[in-house]
Amino acid sequence: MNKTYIIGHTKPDTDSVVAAMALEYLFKHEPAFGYSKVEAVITDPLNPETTYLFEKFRVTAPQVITANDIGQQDQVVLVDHNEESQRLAGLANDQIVEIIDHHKAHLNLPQPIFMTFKVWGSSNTIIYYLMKQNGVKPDKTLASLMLAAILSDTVGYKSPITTDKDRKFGQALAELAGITDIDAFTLEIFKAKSNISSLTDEQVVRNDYKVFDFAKKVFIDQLETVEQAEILTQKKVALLKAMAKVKAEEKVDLLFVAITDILQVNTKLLILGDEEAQVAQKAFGGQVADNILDIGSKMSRKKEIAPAIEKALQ
Ligand SMILES: [Mn+2]
Repeated sequence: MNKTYIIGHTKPDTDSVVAAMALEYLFKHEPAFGYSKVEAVITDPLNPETTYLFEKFRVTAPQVITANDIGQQDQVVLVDHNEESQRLAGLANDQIVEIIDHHKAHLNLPQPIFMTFKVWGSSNTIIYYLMKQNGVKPDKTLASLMLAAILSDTVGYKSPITTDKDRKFGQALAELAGITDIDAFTLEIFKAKSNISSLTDEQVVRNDYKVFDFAKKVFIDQLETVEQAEILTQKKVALLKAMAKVKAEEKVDLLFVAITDILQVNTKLLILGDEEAQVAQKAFGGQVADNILDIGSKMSRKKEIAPAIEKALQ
């Protein structure tokens, strides 16, 4: 029988992994979606935050697959991403039958498909909305994970990408999960997010980066942490060294590492050289001191940091 794989983006975060599992649950509980045999899968192993959450709630991670595991008759539902550069490598275009996402659409598929795009803070907010519409209630464990995914993607509702829907459905999920202290739960997730002890300096620079094609090629890595001060005092020199190496390897014109304190809501940019310093000062104001520029409460790369740098380069 044909199988339908549900899969998030490469290097999956909590939202991506849990969204695939939540969709599997929804499709299994509501036959009207028309998928008879569904399985949530992932492209790469779990990050430290998701690993922590799965241990806490005693959940087994979905299987890691490659494109070779997908049979020719099988079909694929994408969740939490759409563009080709973020998909499982080698995935055939014509096997994609549905996409549920909250990112900018960048698609050119040969066939018509189902699409649900909402500009909400997390893919799990969209999936909870679909569950509500279909009268499907997540069990306690899944509700806990979906809430965690929303809190992770919206940085505890502090990111400017947060919408009323994220807060409202997050609250409904908290009730289903029996989680009353959201602040404590958020802090737990933040601490798991901050745990970079297993990463090398170079892996930190490459942990969560995007390359933008502005007037110049700009690499921006972001580290969301509850230990900003410790990182800047203890790891600054090593990170600057790793940044120089990655800049040469990636052949980018400018490279920034944004270290965001997710409790205080403050971002400090690590500044590698004179060119980065000039662009950053033009983009955000202020003065670079000891390779650091404080850009205040800006914390969204997508909405605040990248657009300011793009404008400064024009
Ligand atoms: Mn997401």
